[in-house]
Amino acid sequence: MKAKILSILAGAGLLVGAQSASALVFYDVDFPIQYVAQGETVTGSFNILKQGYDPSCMEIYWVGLEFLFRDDHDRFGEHKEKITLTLDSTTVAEGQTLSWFLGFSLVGGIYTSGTILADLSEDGILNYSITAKKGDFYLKEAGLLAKAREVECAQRVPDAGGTLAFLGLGVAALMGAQRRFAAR
Ligand SMILES: [Ca+2]
Ligand SMILES: [Ca+2]
Repeated sequence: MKAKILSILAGAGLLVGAQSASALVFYDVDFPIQYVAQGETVTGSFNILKQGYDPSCMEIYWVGLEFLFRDDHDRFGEHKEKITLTLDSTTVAEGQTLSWFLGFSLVGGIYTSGTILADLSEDGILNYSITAKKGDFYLKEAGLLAKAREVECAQRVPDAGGTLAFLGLGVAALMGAQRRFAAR
């Protein structure tokens, strides 16, 4: 199923990003297989840093997300499960009804702009939170596929030359103050 979900994501990615030959591709797939009772929240985290994503020298321009749910086999007429899905700072599905097909439900989307992209791009991590607003189910898989491009690396540390010059000025000022003090 891991291979299947990735091939779905990769296929979608090829359709959207076929024009960019030098895309850097990262993915993270979790298999929580966790029962979520009504009112409960399950959380997890996608992390592409471990695959080599570097937030200071890369930027994400495409994200595909898939959340796979499994039915807990309620009796007929009880299939009214609703979820709320939050990704870092963005609520993407508020009270969305799960539609079951052969006992499974797939929720997800593809993003090429917006806060989800920015939240993943800035630190390589995207936290997800799924709440069972109504009914109960299993969260079976959570998958992310991201495409990045290299950008000019951001300067994170002030350069040594500038720091030394500043330090030198400070010392010179202190020395001048001391001389004036001593001259009195
Ligand atoms: Ca983040
Ligand atoms: Ca249920």
